[in-house]
Amino acid sequence: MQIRVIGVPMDLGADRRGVDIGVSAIRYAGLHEKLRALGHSVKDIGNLHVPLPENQPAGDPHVKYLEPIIQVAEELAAAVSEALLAGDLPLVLGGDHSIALGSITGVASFYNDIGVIWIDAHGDFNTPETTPSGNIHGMVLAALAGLGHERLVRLAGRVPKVNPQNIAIVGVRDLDPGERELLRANRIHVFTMTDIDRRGISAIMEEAIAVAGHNGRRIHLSLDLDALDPSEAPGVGTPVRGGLSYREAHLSMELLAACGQICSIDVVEVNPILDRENATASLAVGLVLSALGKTIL
Ligand code: Z70
Ligand code: MN
Ligand code: MN
Ligand code: MN
Repeated sequence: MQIRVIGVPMDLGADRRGVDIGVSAIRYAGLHEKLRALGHSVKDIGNLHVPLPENQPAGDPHVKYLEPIIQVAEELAAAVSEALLAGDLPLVLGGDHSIALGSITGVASFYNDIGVIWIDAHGDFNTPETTPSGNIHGMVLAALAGLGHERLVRLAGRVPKVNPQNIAIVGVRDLDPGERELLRANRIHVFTMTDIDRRGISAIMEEAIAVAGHNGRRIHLSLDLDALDPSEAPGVGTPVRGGLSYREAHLSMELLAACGQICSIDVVEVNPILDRENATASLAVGLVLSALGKTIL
């Protein structure tokens, strides 16, 4: 397969600084040579231009940096749909999770009906009314499902980008009160850490794949490294105890690879400033390899 790497050093969607350099940390962890060793060809288009928060007013405190985030999302959507048109698999490196707005918009403009598997400690299902922070990385999945700020929801015209019933969120253990209500009211398939503890990651991922990939539809994987336990992934902006183990995360990726329906991937929220010897970026690379076909035997 030809993988097209797209870097998005986005640092406007979250409060904690440092995820912009996650893009470089993932490259330095050997992404390209390891993908090539696995038999893929790799083309890296480099990084999109992302404005600095130092040069931007945050604007509305309920949706901070809305304008520059939309501007980058439009550019990223075009880059992603261009990759798909060329027959490549877009691998989008973040940056904070607000970049999924652009990547999934790009995928949705290429495939009519997509599924999304969102692996995250958080729901990212706030709206400007429910957000406790005003950070867009915590609102992006709701916006893609058609809820929230008009400008986010209407990006590129098509509303919603993803049918809410085609979304599976996996690894959740930290929801805000209003966000929780929205997830329930919209009957989003949320697989919490409790579900994983009780039923095992294998059964949960099979169900998540069935939700997102029903009828053979293509699945976009959005992987927030904070889904992993902080003992494995210390280098993330918002660590939350009680996350996926190393093996649970790898098995999840292996099951996604085996389903054969993954069309595009985001890897987000790696924060090298908070990391130990690039452990989180290295883990991210290992997980991408598993999602793209690496097996033990
Ligand atoms: C919180 C908010 C969040 C990622 C943190 C946190 C959201 N729910 N998302 N880290 N990836 O501010 O909306
Ligand atoms: Mn207010
Ligand atoms: Mn997230
Ligand atoms: Mn998260």
